[in-house]
Amino acid sequence: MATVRLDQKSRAMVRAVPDSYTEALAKYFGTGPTDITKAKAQHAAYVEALTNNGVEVTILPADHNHPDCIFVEDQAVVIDGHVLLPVPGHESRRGEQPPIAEFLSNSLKGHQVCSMASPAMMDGGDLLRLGDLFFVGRSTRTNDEGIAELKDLLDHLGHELRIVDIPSHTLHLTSFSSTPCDKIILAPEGYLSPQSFGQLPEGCEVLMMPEQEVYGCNTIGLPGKKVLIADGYPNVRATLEERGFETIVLDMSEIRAADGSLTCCSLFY
Ligand code: CIR
Repeated sequence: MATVRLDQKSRAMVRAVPDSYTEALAKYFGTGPTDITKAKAQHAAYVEALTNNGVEVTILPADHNHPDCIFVEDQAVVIDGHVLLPVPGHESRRGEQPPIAEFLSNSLKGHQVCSMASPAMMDGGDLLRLGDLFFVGRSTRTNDEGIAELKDLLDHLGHELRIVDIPSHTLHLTSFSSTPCDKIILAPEGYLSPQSFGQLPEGCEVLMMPEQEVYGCNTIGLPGKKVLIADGYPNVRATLEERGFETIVLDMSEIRAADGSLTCCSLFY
């Protein structure tokens, strides 16, 4: 999940791969998953990597009626313990939310849970956090009304929000960017320029990767300078290792086939 700071990444929720996963939406990186057994194995390796690196992971059962249910990042936004339940941008995905909402309400007792109301819509995959600065993608899944509701929460928490327009050939902001730590944004050439993020706080930078490594720009940074990365993106890997990160490489082929990236499959809370 891209909305917690590094020091807040101790607990995450994921959701098991449904038997219907081959029906998942796919329009950008992939043409649809084809191998359920492989998808389940890759998902299990993902959970193991999080667990082995200090994250306490809860696995919610699969929802076989919702082929995209593993992409939990889109269904809720958790910021400093506050929960915003967006109206997911694709109608077919709206029924994924209730068990996630229930899980978060039970786990974050005493914290505020608010629900977005139509016509506002937003996918959590359009959010990126760099320290205490937030970016939201305006995309086919996230509209201005959704951004306004998010801004209300961030204003309340005292955090700045900046809007990034998402190119039409990609799904979400996190489809092509991530913050492996609280000071670095990884992004690819050809999608946007470093200036698209505006003037960054001192000590922060945008690291631009070659366009062909767009998928590799989605990473999960963990405490201790560790970072989960997708297999097959040598420039991303070398850049992070040169900066002293320990990389943990995962085969994401069947997740990518449904346009999902590393961050999409977990919700830190
Ligand atoms: C979808 O189109 O909604 C899913 N197949 C992929 C969602 C990926 N989620 C994300 O980027 N946060």
